[in-house]
Amino acid sequence: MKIFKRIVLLTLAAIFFGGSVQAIPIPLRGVVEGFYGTPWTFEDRADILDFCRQNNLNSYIYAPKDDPYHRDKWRKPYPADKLEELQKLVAIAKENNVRFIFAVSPGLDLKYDGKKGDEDFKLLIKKLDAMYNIGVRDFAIFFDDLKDDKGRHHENGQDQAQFLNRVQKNLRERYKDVAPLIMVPTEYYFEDMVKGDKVKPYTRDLAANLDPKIVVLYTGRGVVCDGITDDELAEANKIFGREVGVWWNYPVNDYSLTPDGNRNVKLALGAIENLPSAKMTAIFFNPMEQVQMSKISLATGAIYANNPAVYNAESAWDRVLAEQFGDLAPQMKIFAEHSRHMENSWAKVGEPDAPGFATAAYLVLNDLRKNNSPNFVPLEQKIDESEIATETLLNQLPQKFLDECRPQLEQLLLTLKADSIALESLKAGKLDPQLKSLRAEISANEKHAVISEEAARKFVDDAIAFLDTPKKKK
Ligand code: 14T
Repeated sequence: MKIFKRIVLLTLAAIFFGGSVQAIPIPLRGVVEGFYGTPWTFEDRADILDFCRQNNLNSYIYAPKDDPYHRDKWRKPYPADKLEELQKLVAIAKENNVRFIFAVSPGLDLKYDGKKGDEDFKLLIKKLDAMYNIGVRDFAIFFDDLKDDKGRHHENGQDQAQFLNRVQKNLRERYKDVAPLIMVPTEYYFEDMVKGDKVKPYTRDLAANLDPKIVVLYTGRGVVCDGITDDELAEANKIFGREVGVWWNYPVNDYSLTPDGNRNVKLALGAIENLPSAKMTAIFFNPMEQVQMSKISLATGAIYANNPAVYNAESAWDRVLAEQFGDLAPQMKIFAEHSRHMENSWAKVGEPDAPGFATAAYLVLNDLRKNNSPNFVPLEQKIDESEIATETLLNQLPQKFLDECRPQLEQLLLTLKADSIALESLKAGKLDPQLKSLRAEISANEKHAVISEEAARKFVDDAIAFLDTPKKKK
C-alpha cells in the first residue's frame, strides 16, 4: 500500500515538476482521402505525403469515393497508367515514412455466398494482390454509405465479418509483412448502431464475428458531429469488443449541396477540436477537395494526434496559421474565423464563425430594437478589420492558395461591403436601396461560395429585416 502511494506521488511529482510530460501519440494517425468529388491529383497526393512526414502523421488512406476503381467498379483492375501512378505514390509514401493504406469499397454490389461469393472474394484478393505487387503493405475495406433512399441498408454483419476474416486470413497466410486490415462498417456512427439501448442486429453480428485484430473505424455520434468524448469512445469500444479507431469528418466539405446540386463550397478552416484525450488506437482526418486549405485543420489534427492529452485547439490553430502563412497569418486568421463552422440538417461541426463579429452585430440590433442608441464602433471595427484582411489576402496570398479560396474571399468581401452599407443604413434609420441588390448578388453567389452565415452574412439579413419592419409606436 505504502509503495503504491509512493509510486503515485512520484508520478504526480514527475508530471508537475519534471517539465514536459512524455507525449503519447495515437499509433495510427493520418489522412483519409475519403471524400466525394474530384479526387486529389498525383501532385496533391505527393504533396500531402510530404506534409504527413513534416507533421509526424504516419498514414495515408487511399479511398477517394469517386475513383471508379475504388468503389463503383471495384472489381475492375487499375489500368496500367493508373497503377504506375499509384506505384510512384507508394514509393513516395515510403520515402516519407508514411504507410500507404489502400482501400476498396466493394459494398455496393458485393456477393457473399455461393459461387458468386467465391468469385467476388477472388476478385477482391486479386485487386489487393496487384497493390501488394507495387509495394502496398496496408489494406482497408470500407462498407460505408450503402443506404437506399429510405435510409435502409441490406448488409448482414455476420456475412461481412466472415468475408473480412477470410480476406485477412488469406493475406496473412501468403504475406508475412501485411498489417492488420482496417474496416469501416455499414453502420459507422453511434446513432446508427443502436436503437434505444440495444445494439442493432447488423452491428451486433459484425462485432461478434469480426477477427479481433481487424481495426474498426467509426465517426462518432453522427457522420459529422461536433466531438467525441472519452466516454463515447469507450462506449464504441465496448460495442465492438476492441479499441476502435476514428474516421474524423473535418475538414471534409463534400456534403453541403444546394438544391440544384451545385456544390455549395464552404471551406472548413478551423482547428480540430473536442476529440478524446483518452488512449485511442487510430485517427484519420477526412479532408476537403481543396488540398492546400485542408492543411490548416489537418496540421492541428497532427498536433492533436501526437499528444491528445495536452491538445489545445486555439493555440494549435495559431501555431499552424503562423507556420503556413507567415506574415499573412493575422489576416488568414480573420478569414478562417469566418469559415470554420459546418452545419446542415444532419451535420454539425466546428466552432461558430466569427463570434466576436456576431456579438457586435447582435448588440447593435438589440439596442435599436429596444430604442436605445447603440454603440456602432465595435461592429464598425469588426467590418473594417475583416475587409482589410480580405483585401490583403486577395492581393498577397500565393497563387496555390488563391486557386482554392478566391470565391470565398470574394464572397466575404462582398458580404462585408453589404455589412458597411447596412451599418450606415441603420445609423441613418433608412434603408439604402443598394443593399437589397447587393444581398441578391450574395445569394446568387452562394451556389459557389458560402461564408460566415451566422455572422457577417446574417447581419445583412437582420439589418434589412429591421429597417423593413414598420416602427411600432411606444
Ligand atoms: F466512411 C465513413 F466513415 C464516412 O464518413 N463516409 C462518407 C464519406 O466518404 C464522406 O466524405 C463523409 C462526409 O460527407 O460522410 C460519409 O458520407 C455521407 C454520409 C451521409 F450520411 C454522405 C452523405 C450522407 F448523407
